Amino acid sequence: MSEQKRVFFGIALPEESSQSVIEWRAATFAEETGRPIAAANLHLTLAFLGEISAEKRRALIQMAGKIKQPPFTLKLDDAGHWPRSGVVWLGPKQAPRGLLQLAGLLRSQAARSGCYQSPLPFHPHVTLFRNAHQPVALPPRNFSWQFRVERFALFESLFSKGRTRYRELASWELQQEIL
Ligand code: 2AM
Repeated sequence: MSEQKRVFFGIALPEESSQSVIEWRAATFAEETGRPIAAANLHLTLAFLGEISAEKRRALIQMAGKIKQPPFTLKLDDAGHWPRSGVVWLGPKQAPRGLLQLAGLLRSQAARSGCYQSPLPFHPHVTLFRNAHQPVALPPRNFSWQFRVERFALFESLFSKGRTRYRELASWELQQEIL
């Protein structure tokens, strides 16, 4: 049987934004909030695929390559806490149409390929802390990071020596259509 890995489509935060987010996080949240995610791992998941076969992965890579849509601006200006999953997150107050369109396409391609997709609405977020199961004091919404999203990627999640690392398997540029 071929090897299976946990994979997902996502958007990595630009390095400058990641650095600024982790500095703000350190100054804003108590140390006991939870396990902070490393700057290099900050990302927004577009479609989670889980463990899929190499064959399914190839098919999804081919389908993702057919997506044609222009870049969009993403503004992270909201934060929240999901105590059950233990996640403290950053996200957009209002998700841009381009983001919803891209995630919608990837999620429907994944569902059509037989990957389980939650029927719950897509809630775009960047996880800041995990294991945050106690009440968390959320900061006033006076922060904002804004950047252009010009590419998305397929990542695999690797766990070794107690650390999670994401490796990019393939990536695609979002392109303005030339008329
Ligand atoms: P999270 O940050 O909210 O935990 C890699 O694990 C990425 O896939 C993370 O962004 C994680 O979201 C997301 N993820 C993990 N399991 C998932 C699931 N069952 N459904 C949707 N997203 C999931």
